[in-house]
Amino acid sequence: MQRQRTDCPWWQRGVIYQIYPRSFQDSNGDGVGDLAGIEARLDYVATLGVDAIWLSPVFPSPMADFGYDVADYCGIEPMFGDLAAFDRLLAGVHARGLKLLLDFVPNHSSDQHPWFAESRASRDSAKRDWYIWRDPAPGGGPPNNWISDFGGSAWEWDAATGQYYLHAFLKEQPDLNWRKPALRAAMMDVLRFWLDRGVDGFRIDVLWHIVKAEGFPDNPVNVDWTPDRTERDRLIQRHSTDQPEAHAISADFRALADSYGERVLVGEIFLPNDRHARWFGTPERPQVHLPFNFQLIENRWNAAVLRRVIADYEASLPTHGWPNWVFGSHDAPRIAARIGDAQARVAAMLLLTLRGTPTLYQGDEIGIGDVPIPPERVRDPQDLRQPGLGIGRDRSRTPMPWDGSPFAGFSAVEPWLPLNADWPTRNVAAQSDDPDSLLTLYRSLLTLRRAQDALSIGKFALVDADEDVLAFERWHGDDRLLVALNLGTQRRRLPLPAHGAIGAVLASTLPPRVLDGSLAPDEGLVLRLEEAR
Ligand code: ISL
Repeated sequence: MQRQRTDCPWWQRGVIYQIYPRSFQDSNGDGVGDLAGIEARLDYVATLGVDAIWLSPVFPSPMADFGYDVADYCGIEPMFGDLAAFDRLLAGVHARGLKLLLDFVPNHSSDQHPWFAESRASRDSAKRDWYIWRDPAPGGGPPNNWISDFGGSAWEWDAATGQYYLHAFLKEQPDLNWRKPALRAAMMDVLRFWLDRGVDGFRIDVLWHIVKAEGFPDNPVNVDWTPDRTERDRLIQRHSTDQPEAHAISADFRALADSYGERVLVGEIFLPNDRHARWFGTPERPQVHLPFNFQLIENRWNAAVLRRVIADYEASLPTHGWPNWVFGSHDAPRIAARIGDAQARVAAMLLLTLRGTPTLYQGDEIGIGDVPIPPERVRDPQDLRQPGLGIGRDRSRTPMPWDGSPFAGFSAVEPWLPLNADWPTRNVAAQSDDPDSLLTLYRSLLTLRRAQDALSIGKFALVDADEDVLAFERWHGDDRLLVALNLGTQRRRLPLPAHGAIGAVLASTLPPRVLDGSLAPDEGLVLRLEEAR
Protein backbone atom coordinates (compact mmCIF):
# COMPACT_ATOMS: atom_id res chain seq x y z
CA MET A 1 0.00 0.00 0.00
CA GLN A 2 1.24 3.48 -0.79
CA ARG A 3 2.50 5.45 2.24
CA GLN A 4 0.73 8.71 2.80
CA ARG A 5 2.50 12.02 3.09
CA THR A 6 3.91 12.39 6.56
CA ASP A 7 5.44 15.85 6.23
CA CYS A 8 2.55 17.50 8.03
CA PRO A 9 3.08 20.48 10.35
CA TRP A 10 3.96 19.92 14.00
CA TRP A 11 0.65 21.24 15.29
CA GLN A 12 -1.24 18.45 13.51
CA ARG A 13 0.87 15.67 15.06
CA GLY A 14 1.49 17.51 18.30
CA VAL A 15 -0.20 17.71 21.69
CA ILE A 16 -0.74 21.08 23.37
CA TYR A 17 -0.30 21.39 27.14
CA GLN A 18 -1.99 24.33 28.83
CA ILE A 19 -0.10 25.95 31.69
CA TYR A 20 -1.99 28.29 34.00
CA PRO A 21 1.01 30.37 35.17
CA ARG A 22 -0.40 31.38 38.55
CA SER A 23 -0.64 27.73 39.53
CA PHE A 24 2.24 25.83 37.93
CA GLN A 25 5.32 26.60 40.04
CA ASP A 26 6.19 29.45 42.39
CA SER A 27 9.91 30.28 42.45
CA ASN A 28 9.97 33.41 44.60
CA GLY A 29 7.85 32.46 47.60
CA ASP A 30 4.81 34.68 47.06
CA GLY A 31 2.35 31.82 46.72
CA VAL A 32 1.74 32.56 43.02
CA GLY A 33 3.42 30.74 40.14
CA ASP A 34 5.84 32.55 37.83
CA LEU A 35 7.95 32.22 34.69
CA ALA A 36 11.12 31.08 36.46
CA GLY A 37 9.00 28.39 38.12
CA ILE A 38 7.74 27.18 34.75
CA GLU A 39 11.30 27.20 33.42
CA ALA A 40 12.37 25.03 36.36
CA ARG A 41 9.67 22.50 35.46
CA LEU A 42 10.34 22.29 31.73
CA ASP A 43 11.97 18.87 31.99
CA TYR A 44 8.71 17.58 33.42
CA VAL A 45 6.77 18.99 30.48
CA ALA A 46 9.26 17.61 27.97
CA THR A 47 9.31 14.13 29.48
CA LEU A 48 5.53 14.09 29.74
CA GLY A 49 5.70 13.85 25.96
CA VAL A 50 3.69 16.88 24.83
CA ASP A 51 4.82 19.14 22.00
CA ALA A 52 3.72 22.66 22.80
CA ILE A 53 2.89 24.79 25.81
CA TRP A 54 0.05 27.29 25.76
CA LEU A 55 0.60 29.80 28.54
CA SER A 56 -2.44 31.62 29.88
CA PRO A 57 -1.76 35.40 30.00
CA VAL A 58 1.49 36.56 31.59
CA PHE A 59 1.21 40.26 30.69
CA PRO A 60 1.00 43.14 33.16
CA SER A 61 -2.46 43.00 34.68
CA PRO A 62 -4.38 44.25 37.71
CA MET A 63 -5.68 40.63 37.85
CA ALA A 64 -9.36 41.54 38.00
CA ASP A 65 -9.79 38.49 35.74
CA PHE A 66 -6.42 36.90 36.54
CA GLY A 67 -4.52 38.10 33.52
CA TYR A 68 -7.37 38.23 30.99
CA ASP A 69 -7.40 41.95 31.78
CA VAL A 70 -4.22 43.10 30.06
CA ALA A 71 -2.70 46.47 30.96
CA ASP A 72 0.28 46.20 28.58
CA TYR A 73 0.27 43.76 25.67
CA CYS A 74 4.05 43.91 25.23
CA GLY A 75 5.29 43.36 28.76
CA ILE A 76 5.44 40.75 31.49
CA GLU A 77 3.51 41.02 34.75
CA PRO A 78 6.12 41.67 37.51
CA MET A 79 4.50 38.95 39.65
CA PHE A 80 5.49 36.50 36.89
CA GLY A 81 8.91 37.96 36.05
CA ASP A 82 10.14 40.22 33.28
CA LEU A 83 11.01 40.09 29.59
CA ALA A 84 14.42 38.62 30.38
CA ALA A 85 12.74 35.81 32.33
CA PHE A 86 10.38 35.32 29.42
CA ASP A 87 13.28 35.05 26.97
CA ARG A 88 14.97 32.50 29.22
CA LEU A 89 11.77 30.49 29.39
CA LEU A 90 11.33 30.61 25.62
CA ALA A 91 14.95 29.53 25.08
CA GLY A 92 14.44 26.65 27.53
CA VAL A 93 11.27 25.60 25.72
CA HIS A 94 13.01 25.60 22.34
CA ALA A 95 16.10 23.86 23.70
CA ARG A 96 13.85 20.93 24.61
CA GLY A 97 12.26 20.83 21.17
CA LEU A 98 8.99 22.24 22.48
CA LYS A 99 6.91 25.16 21.17
CA LEU A 100 5.41 28.06 23.10
CA LEU A 101 2.03 29.68 22.43
CA LEU A 102 1.04 32.88 24.19
CA ASP A 103 -2.50 33.93 25.05
CA PHE A 104 -3.56 36.91 22.96
CA VAL A 105 -6.54 38.79 24.44
CA PRO A 106 -7.84 41.03 21.64
CA ASN A 107 -11.49 41.54 22.61
CA HIS A 108 -10.81 43.69 25.65
CA SER A 109 -7.99 45.24 27.61
CA SER A 110 -7.80 46.13 31.27
CA ASP A 111 -9.42 49.40 32.29
CA GLN A 112 -5.90 50.18 33.57
CA HIS A 113 -4.40 50.01 30.07
CA PRO A 114 -3.04 53.45 29.05
CA TRP A 115 -5.19 53.23 25.91
CA PHE A 116 -8.33 53.11 28.02
CA ALA A 117 -7.13 55.87 30.35
CA GLU A 118 -6.70 58.03 27.26
CA SER A 119 -9.98 56.90 25.76
CA ARG A 120 -12.04 57.72 28.84
CA ALA A 121 -10.25 61.02 29.52
CA SER A 122 -12.55 62.95 27.19
CA ARG A 123 -14.97 62.55 24.31
CA ASP A 124 -12.40 64.30 22.12
CA SER A 125 -9.53 62.02 23.03
CA ALA A 126 -7.58 60.68 20.05
CA LYS A 127 -8.19 57.16 21.37
CA ARG A 128 -11.86 57.69 22.32
CA ASP A 129 -13.05 55.26 19.64
CA TRP A 130 -10.41 52.61 20.36
CA TYR A 131 -13.12 51.44 22.78
CA ILE A 132 -16.88 51.28 22.34
CA TRP A 133 -18.67 54.32 23.75
CA ARG A 134 -22.40 55.03 23.34
CA ASP A 135 -24.92 57.54 24.56
CA PRO A 136 -27.66 56.34 26.90
CA ALA A 137 -30.82 54.87 25.34
CA PRO A 138 -33.40 57.56 24.40
CA GLY A 139 -35.31 57.02 27.65
CA GLY A 140 -32.07 56.79 29.67
CA GLY A 141 -30.19 53.71 30.80
CA PRO A 142 -27.82 51.43 28.87
CA PRO A 143 -27.74 51.70 25.05
CA ASN A 144 -29.13 48.18 24.54
CA ASN A 145 -30.02 44.97 26.41
CA TRP A 146 -26.66 43.21 26.11
CA ILE A 147 -25.58 41.23 29.18
CA SER A 148 -22.02 40.73 30.34
CA ASP A 149 -20.77 37.12 30.38
CA PHE A 150 -20.12 37.65 34.06
CA GLY A 151 -23.66 38.96 34.76
CA GLY A 152 -25.31 42.39 34.72
CA SER A 153 -25.47 44.91 31.89
CA ALA A 154 -22.57 44.83 29.43
CA TRP A 155 -22.55 48.66 29.60
CA GLU A 156 -20.85 50.75 32.28
CA TRP A 157 -21.75 54.39 32.85
CA ASP A 158 -18.92 56.90 32.83
CA ALA A 159 -20.21 59.98 34.62
CA ALA A 160 -17.20 62.13 33.71
CA THR A 161 -17.86 61.95 29.97
CA GLY A 162 -21.58 61.12 30.07
CA GLN A 163 -21.45 57.93 28.00
CA TYR A 164 -21.52 54.19 28.49
CA TYR A 165 -18.69 51.85 27.48
CA LEU A 166 -19.15 48.23 26.47
CA HIS A 167 -17.63 45.30 28.36
CA ALA A 168 -18.50 41.73 27.39
CA PHE A 169 -16.84 40.54 30.60
CA LEU A 170 -16.01 42.60 33.73
CA LYS A 171 -16.36 46.38 33.76
CA GLU A 172 -12.60 46.27 34.36
CA GLN A 173 -12.31 44.69 30.87
CA PRO A 174 -13.57 47.32 28.38
CA ASP A 175 -14.12 45.95 24.85
CA LEU A 176 -11.76 47.26 22.19
CA ASN A 177 -13.14 48.66 18.93
CA TRP A 178 -11.83 46.45 16.11
CA ARG A 179 -13.63 48.59 13.53
CA LYS A 180 -11.00 51.26 14.18
CA PRO A 181 -8.01 50.84 11.81
CA ALA A 182 -5.54 52.42 14.24
CA LEU A 183 -6.48 49.92 16.97
CA ARG A 184 -6.12 47.06 14.53
CA ALA A 185 -2.69 48.25 13.49
CA ALA A 186 -1.61 48.58 17.12
CA MET A 187 -2.76 45.04 17.88
CA MET A 188 -0.99 43.66 14.79
CA ASP A 189 2.15 45.28 16.18
CA VAL A 190 1.56 43.40 19.43
CA LEU A 191 1.53 40.11 17.53
CA ARG A 192 4.69 41.11 15.66
CA PHE A 193 6.38 42.00 18.94
CA TRP A 194 5.98 38.44 20.26
CA LEU A 195 6.52 36.70 16.91
CA ASP A 196 9.77 38.63 16.52
CA ARG A 197 10.76 37.37 19.98
CA GLY A 198 10.30 33.85 18.71
CA VAL A 199 6.95 32.61 20.04
CA ASP A 200 5.42 29.81 18.01
CA GLY A 201 1.88 31.14 17.96
CA PHE A 202 -1.08 32.25 19.99
CA ARG A 203 -4.23 31.03 21.58
CA ILE A 204 -6.66 33.86 20.86
CA ASP A 205 -9.11 34.65 23.64
CA VAL A 206 -12.85 34.87 22.77
CA LEU A 207 -12.04 35.38 19.09
CA TRP A 208 -15.68 35.24 18.02
CA HIS A 209 -16.48 38.24 20.23
CA ILE A 210 -14.15 40.82 18.71
CA VAL A 211 -16.60 42.63 16.39
CA LYS A 212 -20.14 43.74 17.27
CA ALA A 213 -23.05 44.37 14.87
CA GLU A 214 -23.29 47.90 13.47
CA GLY A 215 -26.00 49.90 15.23
CA PHE A 216 -25.82 47.70 18.37
CA PRO A 217 -29.31 46.13 18.09
CA ASP A 218 -30.81 44.40 21.11
CA ASN A 219 -29.95 40.70 21.38
CA PRO A 220 -32.94 38.33 21.08
CA VAL A 221 -34.34 36.80 24.25
CA ASN A 222 -33.50 33.12 24.80
CA VAL A 223 -36.89 31.50 25.41
CA ASP A 224 -35.19 28.35 26.74
CA TRP A 225 -33.46 30.16 29.61
CA THR A 226 -33.99 28.76 33.12
CA PRO A 227 -32.80 30.33 36.39
CA ASP A 228 -30.17 27.64 36.95
CA ARG A 229 -28.28 29.08 33.99
CA THR A 230 -26.07 32.14 33.98
CA GLU A 231 -27.62 35.52 33.45
CA ARG A 232 -25.66 35.83 30.20
CA ASP A 233 -27.75 33.03 28.72
CA ARG A 234 -31.00 35.02 29.07
CA LEU A 235 -30.14 36.42 25.65
CA ILE A 236 -28.83 34.89 22.44
CA GLN A 237 -25.58 36.68 21.61
CA ARG A 238 -26.57 37.19 17.99
CA HIS A 239 -25.46 40.77 17.56
CA SER A 240 -22.66 40.90 20.11
CA THR A 241 -20.62 37.98 18.69
CA ASP A 242 -19.71 36.08 15.48
CA GLN A 243 -19.92 38.99 13.05
CA PRO A 244 -18.67 38.60 9.46
CA GLU A 245 -16.10 41.36 9.91
CA ALA A 246 -14.40 39.33 12.66
CA HIS A 247 -13.61 36.61 10.12
CA ALA A 248 -11.69 39.11 8.00
CA ILE A 249 -9.62 40.08 11.04
CA SER A 250 -9.03 36.43 11.87
CA ALA A 251 -7.71 35.97 8.31
CA ASP A 252 -5.41 38.96 8.80
CA PHE A 253 -4.01 37.33 11.97
CA ARG A 254 -3.35 34.19 9.97
CA ALA A 255 -1.65 36.04 7.13
CA LEU A 256 0.65 37.69 9.64
CA ALA A 257 1.41 34.40 11.40
CA ASP A 258 2.11 32.69 8.06
CA SER A 259 4.53 35.44 7.10
CA TYR A 260 6.69 34.19 9.99
CA GLY A 261 6.84 30.59 8.75
CA GLU A 262 5.28 27.74 10.68
CA ARG A 263 3.39 29.42 13.51
CA VAL A 264 0.02 28.32 14.82
CA LEU A 265 -3.14 30.15 15.82
CA VAL A 266 -5.67 28.58 18.13
CA GLY A 267 -8.98 30.42 18.39
CA GLU A 268 -11.23 30.27 21.44
CA ILE A 269 -14.65 29.94 19.83
CA PHE A 270 -17.86 28.62 21.33
CA LEU A 271 -20.37 28.14 18.49
CA PRO A 272 -22.46 25.39 16.89
CA ASN A 273 -20.55 23.27 14.34
CA ASP A 274 -21.69 25.04 11.17
CA ARG A 275 -20.65 28.48 12.41
CA HIS A 276 -17.61 27.12 14.23
CA ALA A 277 -16.18 25.60 11.05
CA ARG A 278 -16.17 28.97 9.32
CA TRP A 279 -13.27 30.04 11.53
CA PHE A 280 -10.98 27.79 9.52
CA GLY A 281 -11.53 30.24 6.67
CA THR A 282 -11.03 29.08 3.11
CA PRO A 283 -7.96 27.49 1.50
CA GLU A 284 -7.30 30.81 -0.26
CA ARG A 285 -7.87 32.92 2.83
CA PRO A 286 -7.33 30.70 5.87
CA GLN A 287 -8.13 31.84 9.40
CA VAL A 288 -7.10 30.05 12.60
CA HIS A 289 -5.40 26.65 12.34
CA LEU A 290 -7.28 25.28 15.32
CA PRO A 291 -10.65 26.70 16.32
CA PHE A 292 -10.83 25.23 19.81
CA ASN A 293 -13.36 22.41 20.02
CA PHE A 294 -14.88 22.20 23.50
CA GLN A 295 -17.49 19.56 22.80
CA LEU A 296 -15.94 16.95 25.10
CA ILE A 297 -16.37 19.47 27.89
CA GLU A 298 -19.84 20.57 26.92
CA ASN A 299 -21.40 17.13 26.47
CA ARG A 300 -22.32 14.32 28.81
CA TRP A 301 -19.83 11.48 29.32
CA ASN A 302 -21.98 8.97 27.51
CA ALA A 303 -20.96 6.74 24.61
CA ALA A 304 -24.03 7.42 22.46
CA VAL A 305 -23.79 11.18 23.02
CA LEU A 306 -20.07 11.29 22.27
CA ARG A 307 -20.47 9.10 19.21
CA ARG A 308 -22.89 11.63 17.76
CA VAL A 309 -20.72 14.57 18.84
CA ILE A 310 -17.64 13.08 17.17
CA ALA A 311 -19.50 12.15 13.97
CA ASP A 312 -21.16 15.57 13.68
CA TYR A 313 -17.90 17.42 14.36
CA GLU A 314 -15.94 15.34 11.85
CA ALA A 315 -18.70 15.90 9.27
CA SER A 316 -18.67 19.66 9.88
CA LEU A 317 -14.96 20.07 9.09
CA PRO A 318 -14.04 21.64 5.77
CA THR A 319 -11.63 19.56 3.69
CA HIS A 320 -8.77 21.87 4.65
CA GLY A 321 -9.77 21.87 8.34
CA TRP A 322 -7.83 19.91 10.98
CA PRO A 323 -9.76 18.74 14.07
CA ASN A 324 -8.84 19.37 17.69
CA TRP A 325 -10.18 18.28 21.08
CA VAL A 326 -10.08 19.91 24.51
CA PHE A 327 -11.02 18.09 27.72
CA GLY A 328 -10.15 20.64 30.39
CA SER A 329 -9.17 24.26 30.89
CA HIS A 330 -8.85 26.95 33.51
CA ASP A 331 -12.52 27.77 32.86
CA ALA A 332 -14.11 24.30 32.90
CA PRO A 333 -14.77 21.79 35.70
CA ARG A 334 -11.98 19.21 36.05
CA ILE A 335 -12.56 16.10 33.96
CA ALA A 336 -11.83 13.79 36.94
CA ALA A 337 -14.36 15.75 39.01
CA ARG A 338 -16.97 15.14 36.33
CA ILE A 339 -16.45 11.44 35.68
CA GLY A 340 -14.32 10.00 38.50
CA ASP A 341 -10.87 8.40 38.63
CA ALA A 342 -11.60 5.21 36.72
CA GLN A 343 -13.23 6.97 33.79
CA ALA A 344 -10.57 9.72 33.80
CA ARG A 345 -8.26 6.97 32.52
CA VAL A 346 -10.69 6.19 29.72
CA ALA A 347 -10.93 9.92 28.98
CA ALA A 348 -7.14 10.13 28.69
CA MET A 349 -7.23 7.37 26.11
CA LEU A 350 -10.03 9.07 24.18
CA LEU A 351 -8.32 12.48 24.15
CA LEU A 352 -5.05 11.01 22.87
CA THR A 353 -6.51 8.68 20.25
CA LEU A 354 -9.18 10.81 18.57
CA ARG A 355 -8.28 12.36 15.23
CA GLY A 356 -7.03 15.88 15.82
CA THR A 357 -4.73 17.93 18.00
CA PRO A 358 -5.43 17.33 21.72
CA THR A 359 -5.08 20.02 24.37
CA LEU A 360 -4.26 18.72 27.84
CA TYR A 361 -4.79 21.02 30.82
CA GLN A 362 -2.17 21.02 33.59
CA GLY A 363 -3.13 18.74 36.46
CA ASP A 364 -5.51 16.60 34.42
CA GLU A 365 -2.60 14.22 33.81
CA ILE A 366 -2.61 13.37 37.53
CA GLY A 367 -6.40 13.42 37.75
CA ILE A 368 -6.91 16.36 40.08
CA GLY A 369 -10.61 16.16 40.93
CA ASP A 370 -12.95 18.62 42.52
CA VAL A 371 -11.31 21.04 44.94
CA PRO A 372 -14.06 22.73 46.95
CA ILE A 373 -13.03 26.32 47.68
CA PRO A 374 -14.04 27.69 51.10
CA PRO A 375 -16.14 30.85 50.62
CA GLU A 376 -13.47 33.10 52.11
CA ARG A 377 -10.92 31.86 49.56
CA VAL A 378 -13.01 32.31 46.41
CA ARG A 379 -11.10 34.53 43.96
CA ASP A 380 -12.86 33.98 40.63
CA PRO A 381 -14.74 37.19 39.69
CA GLN A 382 -17.34 35.22 37.74
CA ASP A 383 -18.16 33.16 40.83
CA LEU A 384 -18.13 36.18 43.13
CA ARG A 385 -20.63 37.99 40.87
CA GLN A 386 -22.96 35.03 40.38
CA PRO A 387 -22.69 32.93 43.56
CA GLY A 388 -24.67 29.75 44.01
CA LEU A 389 -24.66 28.62 40.37
CA GLY A 390 -21.71 26.29 40.89
CA ILE A 391 -19.79 27.96 38.06
CA GLY A 392 -16.71 28.73 40.13
CA ARG A 393 -13.51 28.45 38.08
CA ASP A 394 -11.12 28.48 41.07
CA ARG A 395 -11.63 24.77 41.60
CA SER A 396 -9.88 24.09 38.27
CA ARG A 397 -7.11 26.62 38.91
CA THR A 398 -5.57 25.17 42.06
CA PRO A 399 -1.77 24.75 42.23
CA MET A 400 0.08 21.79 40.74
CA PRO A 401 1.02 19.36 43.51
CA TRP A 402 4.56 18.25 42.68
CA ASP A 403 5.61 16.15 45.65
CA GLY A 404 5.04 15.41 49.33
CA SER A 405 7.01 18.40 50.68
CA PRO A 406 5.25 21.36 52.34
CA PHE A 407 2.76 23.04 50.01
CA ALA A 408 3.32 20.17 47.62
CA GLY A 409 6.56 21.63 46.28
CA PHE A 410 4.53 24.34 44.55
CA SER A 411 5.59 27.16 46.86
CA ALA A 412 7.39 27.87 50.11
CA VAL A 413 4.23 29.54 51.45
CA GLU A 414 0.47 28.99 51.45
CA PRO A 415 -0.56 29.17 47.77
CA TRP A 416 -3.05 31.72 46.42
CA LEU A 417 -5.66 28.96 46.07
CA PRO A 418 -5.87 25.78 48.15
CA LEU A 419 -4.23 22.57 46.98
CA ASN A 420 -6.28 19.50 46.17
CA ALA A 421 -7.00 17.85 49.54
CA ASP A 422 -5.42 14.56 48.42
CA TRP A 423 -2.14 16.21 47.36
CA PRO A 424 0.02 14.14 49.77
CA THR A 425 -0.77 11.13 47.57
CA ARG A 426 -2.01 12.71 44.35
CA ASN A 427 1.10 14.52 43.20
CA VAL A 428 3.55 14.29 40.32
CA ALA A 429 6.35 12.56 42.25
CA ALA A 430 4.07 9.90 43.71
CA GLN A 431 2.49 9.16 40.35
CA SER A 432 5.83 9.16 38.53
CA ASP A 433 6.94 6.23 40.69
CA ASP A 434 3.70 4.31 40.27
CA PRO A 435 3.38 2.14 37.14
CA ASP A 436 -0.40 2.06 37.57
CA SER A 437 -0.91 5.81 37.96
CA LEU A 438 -2.82 8.07 35.62
CA LEU A 439 0.39 10.00 34.95
CA THR A 440 2.12 6.81 33.83
CA LEU A 441 -0.85 6.07 31.56
CA TYR A 442 -0.67 9.57 30.06
CA ARG A 443 3.06 9.18 29.45
CA SER A 444 2.63 5.83 27.77
CA LEU A 445 -0.27 7.05 25.63
CA LEU A 446 1.74 10.10 24.58
CA THR A 447 4.67 7.84 23.70
CA LEU A 448 2.37 5.56 21.72
CA ARG A 449 0.81 8.50 19.90
CA ARG A 450 4.26 9.75 18.93
CA ALA A 451 5.26 6.31 17.64
CA GLN A 452 2.06 5.63 15.69
CA ASP A 453 1.25 7.82 12.70
CA ALA A 454 -2.14 6.10 12.70
CA LEU A 455 -2.94 7.86 15.99
CA SER A 456 -1.49 11.29 15.26
CA ILE A 457 -2.25 11.88 11.61
CA GLY A 458 -4.15 8.76 10.56
CA LYS A 459 -7.67 8.45 9.26
CA PHE A 460 -10.65 7.89 11.53
CA ALA A 461 -13.89 5.91 11.41
CA LEU A 462 -16.39 5.07 14.12
CA VAL A 463 -17.10 1.34 14.66
CA ASP A 464 -20.44 -0.11 15.74
CA ALA A 465 -20.41 -1.15 19.38
CA ASP A 466 -22.58 -2.16 22.33
CA GLU A 467 -24.26 0.32 24.63
CA ASP A 468 -21.72 2.27 26.73
CA VAL A 469 -18.91 1.43 24.32
CA LEU A 470 -17.26 4.01 22.10
CA ALA A 471 -15.09 2.46 19.40
CA PHE A 472 -13.23 3.65 16.35
CA GLU A 473 -10.48 2.68 13.98
CA ARG A 474 -7.41 4.76 13.14
CA TRP A 475 -5.17 3.91 10.22
CA HIS A 476 -2.24 5.20 8.27
CA GLY A 477 -0.68 3.30 5.40
CA ASP A 478 -0.69 -0.37 6.39
CA ASP A 479 -1.03 0.34 10.10
CA ARG A 480 -4.51 0.00 11.52
CA LEU A 481 -5.63 0.31 15.14
CA LEU A 482 -8.88 -0.25 17.00
CA VAL A 483 -9.70 1.92 20.02
CA ALA A 484 -12.46 0.51 22.23
CA LEU A 485 -13.60 2.37 25.34
CA ASN A 486 -16.09 1.17 27.91
CA LEU A 487 -17.67 4.28 29.44
CA GLY A 488 -19.96 2.21 31.64
CA THR A 489 -19.95 -0.05 34.69
CA GLN A 490 -21.06 -3.29 32.93
CA ARG A 491 -18.90 -5.78 31.09
CA ARG A 492 -19.57 -5.38 27.36
CA ARG A 493 -18.59 -7.13 24.16
CA LEU A 494 -15.36 -6.02 22.55
CA PRO A 495 -16.51 -4.58 19.24
CA LEU A 496 -15.52 -6.38 16.08
CA PRO A 497 -13.26 -4.33 13.86
CA ALA A 498 -14.58 -3.38 10.45
CA HIS A 499 -11.24 -4.43 8.95
CA GLY A 500 -8.80 -7.16 9.89
CA ALA A 501 -8.43 -9.16 13.09
CA ILE A 502 -7.57 -8.09 16.59
CA GLY A 503 -3.87 -8.33 17.35
CA ALA A 504 -1.63 -7.01 20.11
CA VAL A 505 -2.78 -4.73 22.94
CA LEU A 506 -0.84 -1.48 22.56
CA ALA A 507 -2.37 0.31 25.55
CA SER A 508 -4.91 -0.40 28.25
CA THR A 509 -6.52 1.62 31.02
CA LEU A 510 -6.48 -1.52 33.22
CA PRO A 511 -3.70 -3.96 34.19
CA PRO A 512 -2.62 -6.35 31.40
CA ARG A 513 -4.89 -9.35 30.85
CA VAL A 514 -5.63 -11.97 28.26
CA LEU A 515 -8.28 -10.75 25.82
CA ASP A 516 -11.54 -12.69 25.93
CA GLY A 517 -13.79 -10.80 23.54
CA SER A 518 -15.10 -8.51 26.27
CA LEU A 519 -14.44 -5.06 27.63
CA ALA A 520 -14.42 -4.80 31.41
CA PRO A 521 -16.08 -1.84 33.14
CA ASP A 522 -13.84 1.25 32.81
CA GLU A 523 -11.66 -0.58 30.32
CA GLY A 524 -10.18 1.16 27.33
CA LEU A 525 -7.95 -0.62 24.83
CA VAL A 526 -5.81 0.39 21.90
CA LEU A 527 -5.42 -2.73 19.75
CA ARG A 528 -3.38 -3.43 16.67
CA LEU A 529 -5.41 -4.81 13.78
CA GLU A 530 -3.85 -7.44 11.58
CA GLU A 531 -4.70 -8.54 8.05
CA ALA A 532 -7.44 -11.18 8.27
CA ARG A 533 -6.01 -14.48 6.96
O1 ISL B 1 -19.11 31.50 26.31
C1 ISL B 1 -18.66 30.72 27.09
C2 ISL B 1 -19.09 29.31 27.00
O2 ISL B 1 -20.17 29.19 26.11
C3 ISL B 1 -17.73 31.13 28.18
O3 ISL B 1 -17.16 30.04 28.75
C4 ISL B 1 -16.66 32.08 27.65
O4 ISL B 1 -16.30 31.72 26.39
C5 ISL B 1 -15.43 32.07 28.46
O5 ISL B 1 -15.71 32.55 29.71
C6 ISL B 1 -14.36 32.93 27.79
O6 ISL B 1 -13.16 32.63 28.41
C7 ISL B 1 -12.01 33.38 28.16
O7 ISL B 1 -12.22 34.78 28.24
C8 ISL B 1 -12.58 35.30 29.51
C9 ISL B 1 -11.69 34.78 30.64
O8 ISL B 1 -12.29 35.09 31.87
C10 ISL B 1 -11.49 33.29 30.54
O9 ISL B 1 -10.62 32.84 31.55
C11 ISL B 1 -10.96 33.00 29.17
O10 ISL B 1 -10.60 31.66 28.96
C12 ISL B 1 -12.46 36.79 29.40
O11 ISL B 1 -11.20 37.14 28.89
